[in-house]
Amino acid sequence: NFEEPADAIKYRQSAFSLIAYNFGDMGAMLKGKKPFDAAVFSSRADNVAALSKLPHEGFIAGSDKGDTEALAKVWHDKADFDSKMTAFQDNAAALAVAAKSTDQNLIKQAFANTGKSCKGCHDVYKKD
Ligand code: ASC
Repeated sequence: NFEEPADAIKYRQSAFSLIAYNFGDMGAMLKGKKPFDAAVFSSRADNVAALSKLPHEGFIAGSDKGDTEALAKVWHDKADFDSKMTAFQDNAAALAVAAKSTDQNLIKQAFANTGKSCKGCHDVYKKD
C-alpha cells in the first residue's frame, strides 16, 4: 500500500500521463496529423485499456490534499466517481477491440466514446 497520500497522487498522475500520451497519439492519427498505422494504433489502444485500470487505486482517502487536481468531490461522490472510472475502463476495452478491426467508423466511434469518458470525469472531478 501507499506510505503517504503523496505516493498515491504520484501513482495515479503517472498512469494518467501514460494514458494521455498513448491516447493523444491515437487522436493525432485519427485527425490526420500523422499517418494512420493500424499496428501502432492497436498497440496504443491495448496500452490505454491496460493503463485505464491503474489510476483508480491511487484515489485513496486523504489524497485530496496535496499536489493534485482532483477535487474533494471525488471522495464525496465516490460511488459516481467509481462508476465513471469503470465506464472509462469499459470504453477503453471496447476501443482496443475496435482497433483490431479495419472499420474506421467503428474505431472513430470507440475513440470518441473513450474521449467522452475522459472529459465527462474531468468536467466534474478535476480542477480546471
Ligand atoms: C486527451 C486528453 C484528455 C482527453 C480529453 C478528451 O487526449 O489528454 O484529457 O483526451 O481531452 O475529451
